[in-house]
Amino acid sequence: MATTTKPAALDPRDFLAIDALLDDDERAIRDTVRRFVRERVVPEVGEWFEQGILPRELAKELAQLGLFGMHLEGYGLPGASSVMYGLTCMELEAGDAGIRSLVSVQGSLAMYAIWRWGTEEQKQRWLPPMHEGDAIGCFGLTEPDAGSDPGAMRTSARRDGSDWVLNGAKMWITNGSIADVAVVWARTDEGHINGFLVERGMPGFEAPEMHHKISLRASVTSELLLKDVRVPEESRFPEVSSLRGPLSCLSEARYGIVWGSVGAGRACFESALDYAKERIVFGKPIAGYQLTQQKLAEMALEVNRGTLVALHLGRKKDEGTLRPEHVSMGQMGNVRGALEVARTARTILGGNGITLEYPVIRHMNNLESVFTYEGTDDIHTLILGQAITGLSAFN
Ligand code: TGC
Ligand code: FAD
Repeated sequence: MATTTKPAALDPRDFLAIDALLDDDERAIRDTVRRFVRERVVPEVGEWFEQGILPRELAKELAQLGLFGMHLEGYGLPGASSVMYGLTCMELEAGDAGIRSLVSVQGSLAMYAIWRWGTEEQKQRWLPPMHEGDAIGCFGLTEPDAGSDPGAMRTSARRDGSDWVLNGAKMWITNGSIADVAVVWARTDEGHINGFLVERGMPGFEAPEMHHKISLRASVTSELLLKDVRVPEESRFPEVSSLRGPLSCLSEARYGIVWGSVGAGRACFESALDYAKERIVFGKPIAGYQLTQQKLAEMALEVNRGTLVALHLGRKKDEGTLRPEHVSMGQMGNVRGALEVARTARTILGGNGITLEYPVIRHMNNLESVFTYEGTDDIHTLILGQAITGLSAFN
């Protein structure tokens, strides 16, 4: 039986006309990053993922677009709005979560930590070259035995004259092996949490790359090994004495994930929609079957809902009313939604859904990392539980 087709009255790629909620500057940065991702990332990222590499020169290209620390002000940084930064994360992750991670860790974790907690000298020394992509940063919080509970960290900082001596190990550190400067969080003899800037090549400091990942393969993930690493007092963040230091940085990076995850989901939805309209099974496009339409409708719902949540949180961040618990709700809901979209998209592609010829399984695998880092889904659930009940389930 022939399928009757009607012209789509609504744009399936912007069903709720969310584009109209953006201003010209926001659309301009979104379109610039989208073009870069389509031209530079999409054609090659499947290969990078397969090989488990991220070309180092990509960092310089992202810097030329002004994306590193784009939402920070002063020190030659662009001072873009939170919504502009969010849209950037969305477009980057529509390419690959590994590219968004590179930008997130550089701008929202390493640069933000220095910008928020560093001394004037530390800011002047590191922020301009990090913005230019001439220096790469990483953020070392997680340890082999302290992930969800960073308060259990064992990395130690012992005062020795005018220096500090660091010992310990960090694990799962994005950008670690390519970083020129590592923000390392450690516990002092007095039990305080302090942040230190550890530079590549310092005696006793190594950053071996971690291999055998089947998620976030187009991203460098490393250990940080510190054996009697001597750093001067000038490399310490003077104002940090508790977990508030590192956790304040996490809020920044989690905000980027709220947007980025929707980008990954959107890419999967668009891939599945294109495929469903062309793939003929039992004599007609699978898009014409009710089961497929239900899948596509639910995917469109998640992508539109996630985009609206991200935009709402972005507007709140720009007006100064965003709270960490809002970000946890955004990350939890949007990452769950994106993972569901990716898994559903994979079914629509049938056997082709498991190959890197299409972006879907790459995003699906990446989203397993996104579901885990910057606080697992469980941790965000418990942060919300605490905010709603006033009772902490952590301790
Ligand atoms: P708790 O007692 O609740 O808090 C300790 C201090 O921190 C303050 N605080 C925050 N400040 C700013 N932003 C936030 N989101 C904050 N959350 C808490 C809090 O007010 C307190 O301040 P003060 O002044 O009283 O000292 O701490 P807790 O030990 O009970 O832990 C709470 C918990 C479990 C929520 C927290 O530890 C947590 O979030 N765990 C998850 C760890 C995590 O997300 N790790 C991420 C590592 S980085 C990463 O994954 C990068 S991936 C990047 C990529 O590649 O894209
Ligand atoms: P665990 O904390 O051991 O958790 C194991 C399981 O227990 C999880 O399911 C968790 O949800 C659950 N759980 C924990 N607490 C509770 C509870 N109270 N109740 C019930 N269940 C609970 N870290 C950095 O510092 N810097 C980085 O740049 C960085 N990049 C990363 C990149 C990748 C690709 C990955 C995978 C991780 C990265 N991480 C980074 C680490 C990441 O933040 C941690 O993996 C994450 O916080 C979880 O810690 P964990 O792996 O030790 O799991």
